[in-house]
Amino acid sequence: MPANYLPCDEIRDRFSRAMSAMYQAEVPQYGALLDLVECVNRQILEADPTLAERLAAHGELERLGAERHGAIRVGTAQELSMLRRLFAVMGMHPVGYYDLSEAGVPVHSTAFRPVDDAALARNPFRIFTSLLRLELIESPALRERAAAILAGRDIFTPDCRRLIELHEAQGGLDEEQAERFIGEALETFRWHRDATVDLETYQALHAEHRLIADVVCFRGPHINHLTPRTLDIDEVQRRMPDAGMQPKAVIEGPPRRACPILLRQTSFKALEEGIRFAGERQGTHTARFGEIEQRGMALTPRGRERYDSLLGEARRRAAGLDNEAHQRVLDEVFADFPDDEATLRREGLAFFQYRLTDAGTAAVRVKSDSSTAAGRVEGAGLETLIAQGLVEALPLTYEDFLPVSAAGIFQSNLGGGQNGAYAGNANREAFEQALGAPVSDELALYAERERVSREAVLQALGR
Ligand code: OOG
Ligand code: NI
Repeated sequence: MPANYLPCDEIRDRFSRAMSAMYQAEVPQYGALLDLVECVNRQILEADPTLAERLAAHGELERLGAERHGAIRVGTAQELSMLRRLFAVMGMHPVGYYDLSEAGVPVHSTAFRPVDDAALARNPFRIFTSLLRLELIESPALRERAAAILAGRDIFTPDCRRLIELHEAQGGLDEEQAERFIGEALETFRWHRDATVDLETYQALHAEHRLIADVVCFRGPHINHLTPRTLDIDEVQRRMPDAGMQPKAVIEGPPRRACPILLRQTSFKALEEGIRFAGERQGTHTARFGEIEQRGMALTPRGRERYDSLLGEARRRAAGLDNEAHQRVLDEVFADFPDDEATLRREGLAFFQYRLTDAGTAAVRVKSDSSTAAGRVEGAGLETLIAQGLVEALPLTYEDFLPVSAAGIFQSNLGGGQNGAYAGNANREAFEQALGAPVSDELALYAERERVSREAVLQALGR
């Protein structure tokens, strides 16, 4: 890449900050949420220097304040595939397939995010992106009406399209082009108070599903939330009401753990906002909310299977309970799930990244100086090397989403519970066709990062 092109990690970092500034201006409560999360994070780090040290060692401390994810929903294959090209400019690629039809929401989704270690460490900004599935709408008339409305909009500015093409043609963007790209790309995610339809059309689509109205009736796929990462989600949930936010009923995901796993999430309820509809009659729309997340370690397929089955059991037992009781049930059900790093690793439940300790680095140096000194590490497997203090294992942070939790977030903001009519409609192939590319398998990405790190330490130590 020519030296004058801005690294895509830098473009993503600037874009995520610009997006956050825009959303703070659009939804002041999001600013209040950021303040609350920052305050709780600061207090946790002050009270727990060991945690601060551990996060610093994992390179997690620097990215903490910048870390957030957002979500959008689009209406057509053309919109989704253009978004793929837009996000590629920022080093964000589609990872994972999420079927939300199971949860009564007529969409399927992926997450655009950076994938390699350095990019994740720099800024792991992710956008959960859902594609509306018009084919799941039962009424042919409504389906056609929605498709016709969607066909009449372009969610990208002409300059945004040109800069994406320029990026693809020349393999990068220089400073001035990148800045223009950030400004133009931001337009796609902006809120529009003006609907593209009249109130009657809005209401007809809304009656089928609120999400359909949200996707179809506006000029663009407004960012519907941005989510900072907290170190103590229980504390933020507790403090939300005093900060003027109404939290959703329960925190989604696993319970609080000594070794946090996967992802815990909660949100404040969507705001009702005034909308200017075409024609005389005016109304409101409820779409935008605030969310917080606490991330833990990525689980292997085996760990994930255990998690899914325990979560299923806990949800059956906790249905209808308030958050405190819900968390108590989760605690009980997850009691048998190991909660120390060594066991999680030995039992193959979580992914880890291996690296040399200072002693390990010293051993490598001695080894290259004299072949006899290397005898100490010859023949030792990874476990022995860890026991000898030459190698350390750090859990990999979960960078993705959880379909059951996502469904809970969707439902708390879109109302309505289960809509059995959409269920059982996973169709990854159709999604990838619309996207114009395959989505990466998130579990394979973690496994690969683990493998590369394992081989690097073994090779360095001459194994
Ligand atoms: C996306 C909801 C899912 C998450 O964090 O799981 C989500 C949406 O409401 O569009 O953001
Ligand atoms: Ni979210």
